[in-house]
Amino acid sequence: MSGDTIFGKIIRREIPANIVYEDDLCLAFTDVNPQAPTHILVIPKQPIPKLADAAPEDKELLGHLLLTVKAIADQEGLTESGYRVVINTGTDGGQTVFHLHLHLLGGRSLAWPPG
Ligand code: DGP
Repeated sequence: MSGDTIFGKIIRREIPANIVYEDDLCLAFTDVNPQAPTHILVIPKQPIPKLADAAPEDKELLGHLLLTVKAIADQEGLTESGYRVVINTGTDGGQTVFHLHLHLLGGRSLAWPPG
C-alpha cells in the first residue's frame, strides 16, 4: 500500500510521525517543518507520486482526501478563522516528496500570492 518515499516509511511506521488521523485510505500527520501554527499533511496510503499522476479512477480517493482535510481543519478549530489547503506538484510547484500530499495550513493570516 505504500511507496518508497519518506511518507511510505511513515505509513509503514518505519519512522515516527505525529499522526493526527488515520483511516483505511489515508493518514494525516504534522509537518516536520511547520510553516504555520497548524501545518498538517494528509496523504493517501496508495502511493500516487503527484497530482499530475492521478487518474480518473482516483476520483473517489481524491474526494476523500479533501473531505478529510476539511474534517481535520474542523477538529483543529480552524473552520471559523479559515485555512489554506496546498498541493505542491512537480519541480516548479515546489514538491520535494513524491508521494501526493495535501498541506493544511492555518492558525495565522496567510499571505497571497505564495512565493
Ligand atoms: P512538498 O514540498 O509539498 O513536497 O512538502 C513536503 C513536506 O514534507 C515539507 O513541508 C516537509 C515535510 N516532511 C519531509 N520529510 C518529513 C518527515 O520525515 N516527517 C514529517 N512529519 N514531515 C516531513
